[in-house]
Amino acid sequence: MPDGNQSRQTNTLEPFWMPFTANRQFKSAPRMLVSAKDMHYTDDQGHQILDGTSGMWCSNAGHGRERITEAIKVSAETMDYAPTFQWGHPSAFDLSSRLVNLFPGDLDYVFFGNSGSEAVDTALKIALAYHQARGDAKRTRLIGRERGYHGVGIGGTSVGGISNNRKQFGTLMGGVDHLPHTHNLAEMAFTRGQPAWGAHLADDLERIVALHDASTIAAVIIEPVAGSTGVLVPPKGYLEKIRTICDRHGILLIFDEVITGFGRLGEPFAADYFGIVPDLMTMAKGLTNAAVPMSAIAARAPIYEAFMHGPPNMIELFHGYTYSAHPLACAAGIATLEVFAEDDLFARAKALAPKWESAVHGLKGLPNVIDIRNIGLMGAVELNPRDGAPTARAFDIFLKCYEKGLLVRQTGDIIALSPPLIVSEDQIDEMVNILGDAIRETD
Ligand code: PXG
Repeated sequence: MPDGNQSRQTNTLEPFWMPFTANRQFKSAPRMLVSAKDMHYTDDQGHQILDGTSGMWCSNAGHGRERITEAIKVSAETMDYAPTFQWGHPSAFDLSSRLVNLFPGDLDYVFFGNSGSEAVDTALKIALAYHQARGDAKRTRLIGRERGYHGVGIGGTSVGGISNNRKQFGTLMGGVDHLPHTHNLAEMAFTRGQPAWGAHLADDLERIVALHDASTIAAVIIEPVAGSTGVLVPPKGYLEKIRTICDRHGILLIFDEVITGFGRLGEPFAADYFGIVPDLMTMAKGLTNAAVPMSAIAARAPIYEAFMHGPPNMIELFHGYTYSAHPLACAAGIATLEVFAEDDLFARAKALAPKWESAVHGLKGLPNVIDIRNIGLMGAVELNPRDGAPTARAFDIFLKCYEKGLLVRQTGDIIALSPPLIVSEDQIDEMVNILGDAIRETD
């Protein structure tokens, strides 16, 4: 072992082990963002970059919203931290009340975490503990879906269905099965909005139930619109069928709304958009406009009530985080909800969705474009992979977009878009024009 100090790198980029990043490639040509305001980032070269992805699907109200920044400042000055195990602080209850007013149906209770991954693992644990609390402790199986993304905790990785995110980590949790994904280019390429084909794919849940027996299954978790894997829009009737099958067999349905929550589809939640109330619903990202990390899990009243038995001085759920309902995050969450309401941003997203749809579908016919998908203010362009070099074409397009002043997300051979809900019609055109040029200029 060389002396620790001598082996230290002088390159200041080296020590940060970057998440979900090609570290060596990035550090040889870094892309450094230094400030953000409204629809734009600024990089360390002084270039303005139009934000086509709300950061990473999270800054739904645009960047640097003064009301949110101010609320964070005031909160930090008043009380830096307060525990929420056996203690409370007012903004935790204030945010909870406002959130449950926004949630659909009888999603009347809310639990807090700090990331989407924590929200997912919390929801899975609540589902398991709920069945146990009802005296149905045999229900321990969890069902996810191929191509699903539910964060990076062991629970979320286990129910997740993106192979690269799983294969480095051994056998993961036992007792997990997966529904098939809903993507089928032959049947649905270039569909605008929800595909007409594919509702029958939900019937696979009946096959899984028949295989394992309903009495062993605790919950099904799905993203109502699969985001990370490249915007897979649910076929018409698919989510309704999943809800019906879960109800038939006493299985809880968890919607992972980490991306779809807070206006992405032009409604508060995808649950509202599709008119389906899940039993548990996870959210993060847009909850605080990403200004402070925070996530939440909504639970239907009967789930919470199932725990409220036994001596009242007993802790009902042995779960929580040091930073559950952190004061700074609560302040940011309250201010974010106020910004959404004042600017009527969900309605704005809804009104812009038709413009968005026609703009992204305008890229049809460009070289290598094999599919375009959209819903609300989400969009994706799927490219033919280069022979022997999957993902390389989309990565080159991602870099070209950056050179031309546009931030997009690349996932596999797909470019995903999800602009802040404050985007203007001109900025939508600008995004699509830049992306179109980048696609044309890439072999
Ligand atoms: N569930 C869903 C549906 C998500 O999209 C998580 C859980 C995990 O959240 P955290 O906060 O633990 O990262 C996510 C996160 C992308 C991208 O560009 C997507 C996510 C995160 C980073 C990048 O596709 N989704």
